[in-house]
Amino acid sequence: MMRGTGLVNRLAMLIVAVGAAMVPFASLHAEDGYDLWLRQAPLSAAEAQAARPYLGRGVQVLAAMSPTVQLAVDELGQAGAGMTGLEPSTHPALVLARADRLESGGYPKDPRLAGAPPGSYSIRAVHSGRILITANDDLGLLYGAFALVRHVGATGTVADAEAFSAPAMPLRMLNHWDNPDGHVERGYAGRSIFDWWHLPEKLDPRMIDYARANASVGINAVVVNNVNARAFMLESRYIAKLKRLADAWRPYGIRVFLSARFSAPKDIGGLATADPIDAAVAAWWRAKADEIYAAIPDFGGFLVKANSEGQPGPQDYGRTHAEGANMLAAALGDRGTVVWRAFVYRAEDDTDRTMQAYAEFQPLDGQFASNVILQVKNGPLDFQPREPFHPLFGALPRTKVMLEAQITREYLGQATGIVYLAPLWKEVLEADTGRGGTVAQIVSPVGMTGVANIGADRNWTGTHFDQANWYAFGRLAWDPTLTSEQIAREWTALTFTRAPGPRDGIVRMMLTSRETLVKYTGPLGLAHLMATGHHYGPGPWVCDLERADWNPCYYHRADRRGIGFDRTATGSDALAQYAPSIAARWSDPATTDPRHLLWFHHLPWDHRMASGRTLWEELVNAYGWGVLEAQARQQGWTSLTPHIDPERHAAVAADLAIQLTEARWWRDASLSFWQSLHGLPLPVGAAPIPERLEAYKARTFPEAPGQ
Ligand code: BDP
Repeated sequence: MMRGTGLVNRLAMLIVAVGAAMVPFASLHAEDGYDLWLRQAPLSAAEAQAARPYLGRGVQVLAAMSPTVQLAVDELGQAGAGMTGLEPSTHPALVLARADRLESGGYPKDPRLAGAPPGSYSIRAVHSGRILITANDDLGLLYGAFALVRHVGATGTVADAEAFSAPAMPLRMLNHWDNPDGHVERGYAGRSIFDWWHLPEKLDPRMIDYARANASVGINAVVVNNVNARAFMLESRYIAKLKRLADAWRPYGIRVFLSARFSAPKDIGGLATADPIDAAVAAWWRAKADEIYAAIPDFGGFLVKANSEGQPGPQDYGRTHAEGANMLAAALGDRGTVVWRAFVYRAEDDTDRTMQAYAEFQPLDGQFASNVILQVKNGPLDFQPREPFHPLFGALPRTKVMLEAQITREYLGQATGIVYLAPLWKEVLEADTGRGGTVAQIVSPVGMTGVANIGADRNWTGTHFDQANWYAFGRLAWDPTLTSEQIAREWTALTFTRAPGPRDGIVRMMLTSRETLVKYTGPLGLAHLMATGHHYGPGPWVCDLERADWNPCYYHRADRRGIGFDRTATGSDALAQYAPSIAARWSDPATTDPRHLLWFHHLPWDHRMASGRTLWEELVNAYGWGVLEAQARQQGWTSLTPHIDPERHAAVAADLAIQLTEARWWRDASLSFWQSLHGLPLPVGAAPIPERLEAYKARTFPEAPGQ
């Protein structure tokens, strides 16, 4: 295959394809990314005139002036000032109305709002050119205001703004893996945004900007601390700090949750045990919950990582996960929720790690209290660039189940380059479990949570394009039927430009980006090939870690003859955890989704693929395309120079340069290692590997971030 610059040029054109004649529609000034998708770029003069009556502080309000309604008015006011740059209209034509107050203004009811879930809103054009935002609750008015501003920002006009929108999922949550000392586990955007040390007296104004950004995409719950939790965050002094945040975020509709360390009664409570059936332990948690609710009446509840990766839990006392979760659920009562994580695997258990969560939790179906939610990662392993959906989805019909996604890119390049994650989440949301629906259908009655990628960096997420992942997470939790492309187009228009050529070019760069990363890090269903600890860069050769299932060699099982993990009946039989229809399809390599081939099958290097290539040739080809696409994306971005403000353009260009270096490194190191096992030559035309395997193995990064 030709691997020259001509090909990269053509790929770049395909990926970006910005019309050569396009000129920027507005003058570009340097931007640092702090304003996210809420930057409210100026409209053209004609657009501004047309939008003026609908944006601005002078809206008609048919609702009691609560702090949340005030925010909705402020949001429209700010958009008016920022986007139109004009004095507010003396004849405002926008009405914000609670459904129960509509008739007092002489406006018709919207029947779609009857019985709609909290936060729903409708935007309607009514008589004399007015636009009416209606909701059953104040938060719906705020969401409706954000939606209208988003529509104008993305399209330049209020035309076609009419919409009825109801959140698909009640819980739309961020999990911060932030430690109280400011370090963020798996964080690549600087230190934590939470300044616990100076709370409660000092509230960083950024806490308000953060809440506003979340509310603008419908996020309504935040777990403020790491699942690997410190017990002292349950002490009274921290409850005072948390109260300050909860008070600040309440008008934005955000409820706070705490990660709770299961051994807290021992760690900070002076008890000799944390056994969940011990009456003193239950009483301690009950008193703790009462103390929290006295300060924070709408406290969301506890998130718990128990008996996993060294965390304490009910099994330390011979009790089940259900007994542990239910004890905490009783302490909260109907005031709140226990979110219990299903990410559990044991050191002493040598069954296929991807099977352990199912084995642990499926038999407990029906045993959890009604205010317990089981939080299940998208795949059965651990946030890899690609995994099949978790077999627990659909297997717990009598349990509340919520989806856990990772927004921070621990295993997907951390904060370099462009990797847009909506396609990954859509893949799992749309997966048919074969047991009563898609993953989206199963989790929608409960919710979705995302491990945040937010830090104290000026642009919040380390790279500008990672803002899109925060945005897309919120949008999908609100409406999982949105396409990755719709979300990318909206975000790009709001964040960079709504000029159609450059906008669509950026959208194409985003849509293919996760697949590019999969190609250069682990194609055809390979997973968990990263280096140890920090998880940065390739480490397929690693095979000497204390626990078998921490080693990449455990997952790829490559040797002289072949590669892949046999999870069929002849191997671990993980397939038996899926619905029979799916297990049957995936048990044969010929009918397995090719993207999961080596996840489920161990195959010889000369296995003939559908393409006619051998497995080895196919792998080389995939890695090669990953590198080419990274190169093409970099070139595509260069062609966008005239359309993007210089500061952000330069930052993204640097990110893409790093990504290309990393793509080459992953490809070269991985191929070099596979070759060391089987000794096969590279297929004709494949780029040579510049260094010896030993050189790749010798690279170490003890200082890599996020550990
Ligand atoms: C793993 C991360 C680790 C987390 C763990 C979890 O490497 O830092 O604590 O997930 O989800 O992927 O608990």
